[in-house]
Amino acid sequence: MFGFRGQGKGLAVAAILFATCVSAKAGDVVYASLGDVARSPIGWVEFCADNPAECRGGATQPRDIVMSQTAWRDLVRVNKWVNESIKPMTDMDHWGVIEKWSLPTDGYGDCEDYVLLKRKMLMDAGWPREALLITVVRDKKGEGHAVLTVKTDKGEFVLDNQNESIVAWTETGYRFVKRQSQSDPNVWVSLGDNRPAVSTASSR
Ligand SMILES: *[C@@H]1O[C@H](CO)[C@@H](O)[C@H](O)[C@H]1NC(C)=O
Ligand SMILES: CC(=O)N[C@H]1CO[C@H](CO)[C@@H](O)[C@@H]1O
Repeated sequence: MFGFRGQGKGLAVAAILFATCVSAKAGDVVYASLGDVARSPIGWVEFCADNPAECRGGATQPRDIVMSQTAWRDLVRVNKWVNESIKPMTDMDHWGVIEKWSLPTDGYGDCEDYVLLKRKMLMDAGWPREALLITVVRDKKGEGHAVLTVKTDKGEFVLDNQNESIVAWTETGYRFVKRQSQSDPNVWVSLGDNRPAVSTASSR
């Protein structure tokens, strides 16, 4: 950690600009309108280089989950298991960097790592990746955060390491910034920041 002392200021600025879930204050970033292609979050490209299997898959047809009681139970089980099994640790404490996306194979991770593991477990269980969208939001304090959106015929639900319950996206109080496109996991689409809350999470 000593090595970072002298760079404290630069790192703090970088954290504000880049970190998904440890950032201090959100700058007033203006995002493109709903459905526009957005830049992938910092950490995604490196994650894909390290874990190509998690990012595989070119363009496909968007596909939602048919939400049955069984599917809901599976979702609740995966969400609970990951929340309870992974211990929270910032990327700086874990890796010595502001932002690193990784599957929490050593049992530690921060918000996006919970998301990556939930997505992987659901896909391993046969859920279509087109319905499991990594999503970047701002929480009520304006801080960056990552959750997993599950697109279903009953609506869009959010799996979140900050919430025991799985809730509809409209119940989170978050501002939705961007998420993976349903038709291509390596394309990120803006969810818009300035529009009325009701319409923000309904893009591709
Ligand atoms: C967490 O879940 C509760 C329902 O149990 C909901 O009322 C609340 O808004 C949720 N908070 C977030 C941040 O999603
Ligand atoms: C948000 C949430 O459900 N957090 C819980 C995840 O699991 C740990 C360990 O049981 C709990 O302490 C958290 O409250």
